[in-house]
Amino acid sequence: MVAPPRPIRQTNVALLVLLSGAFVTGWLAFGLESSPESRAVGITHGILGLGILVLAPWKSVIVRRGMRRRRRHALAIAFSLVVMVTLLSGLVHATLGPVEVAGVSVLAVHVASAVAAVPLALLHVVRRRQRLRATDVSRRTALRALAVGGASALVYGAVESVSTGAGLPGARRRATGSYEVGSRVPAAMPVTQWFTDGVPRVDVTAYELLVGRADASRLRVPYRDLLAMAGTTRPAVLDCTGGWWAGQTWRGVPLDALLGTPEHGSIVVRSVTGYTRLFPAEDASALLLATHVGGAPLSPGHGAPVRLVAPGRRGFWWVKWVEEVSVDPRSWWSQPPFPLQ
Ligand code: HEM
Ligand code: HEM
Ligand SMILES: Nc1nc2c(c(=O)[nH]1)N[C@H]1C(S)=C(S)[C@@H](COP(=O)(O)O)O[C@H]1N2
Ligand SMILES: [Mo]
Repeated sequence: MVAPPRPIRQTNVALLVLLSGAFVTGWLAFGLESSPESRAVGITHGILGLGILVLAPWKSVIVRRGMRRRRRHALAIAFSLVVMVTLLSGLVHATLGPVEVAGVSVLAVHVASAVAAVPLALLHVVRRRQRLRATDVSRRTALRALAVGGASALVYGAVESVSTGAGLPGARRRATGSYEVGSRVPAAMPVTQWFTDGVPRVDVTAYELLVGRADASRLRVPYRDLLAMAGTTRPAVLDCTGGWWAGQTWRGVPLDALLGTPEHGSIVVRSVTGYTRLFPAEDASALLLATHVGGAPLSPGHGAPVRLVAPGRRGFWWVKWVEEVSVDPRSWWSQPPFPLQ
């Protein structure tokens, strides 16, 4: 087979780098709480994603050539559409705000289409291998890559300037890309589950928290005893990967009051629905098992009778309807980075 000309190879390889980079930084942005690092990750993500748009004029030449030369295009066209949906939904979220399309957040559309793009990208690339040659690695190539990076950064800057200049909601998003919804008004804060969980009804009169200490002792603490211990008040921001955040004042029991500060392993927090997260043992005093938000008991949607408040962590760590807190021999990093439930 004759190798395609160099500009074609280089454009396609650049697209591969941009796509993979955007995919990885997207998940990183999903995991990080607001910080200078998360801002840098978010900006890098935007620049990589917009780089695909920058290369579109060059890619369109390749597409026309491919359409002439090849016979079956259905997958390549599906791939193009999915990438366009990913780009458009990312841009809409970053500029117009937490828009919903038929009850689904535009950010959820963004992530879903990015995930759907993976198998299509693999099929596309495997059938159209681009083998780099020695002549592809040159000063000229490096300069071209720099030019693409610079142009992408300019496009990113332009989007941000237009956002700010036109007073679009995007100018008010947090470093994580999330928008403020319902701060200090718990009833106005969205009720969200990570993936497949649903809101259970927990009978408070029969409820007992299972506490497993480092010395292997286990106790059951009824709700009224937790209420009696719930004297610690903390402000904390809940930032959901669905694209919204809210600051509330939470009241409850710090985990070290129940568990001490374990010296080894981790702390497992599990809900009545089985939703589970492991935390570093040294976080015991920072984690709060909340009974109240904004001065009132938690609603069922927000985690009644007790839910975890994990300051400095994204929403998916804030386990609702907690049934058990225990010291665990596993290390916290042995779990998948995101819940699977
Ligand atoms: C290859 C796939 C992807 C592409 C091409 C892409 C592209 C983009 C683009 C162009 C933006 C708008 C950037 C801006 O103007 O500020 C964006 C925003 C965003 N993307 Fe992606 N993305 C991809 C995958 C993902 C994945 C897998 C996730 C999460 C799991 C993700 C999460 C986000 C978030 C949270 C934002 C909002 C960031 C902000 O507002 O600053 N993306 N993406
Ligand atoms: C944003 C990502 C991409 C999109 C939307 C896209 C889309 C397309 C489309 C619609 C075609 C023409 C139809 C066809 O060949 O069946 C095409 C051709 C082609 N694509 Fe992509 N592509 C992307 C990335 C890549 C990557 C990462 C590679 C390889 C590393 C690649 C390699 C090729 C090659 C070699 C052709 C030309 C085939 C020929 O001339 O026979 N593409 N692409
Ligand atoms: N048991 C359980 N807890 C959970 C979840 C879940 O699906 N199951 N979702 C988490 C996610 S992704 C977020 S953003 C917050 C949302 O809390 P809220 O519904 O009180 O706003 O709960 C977290 N706690
Ligand atoms: Mo979330």
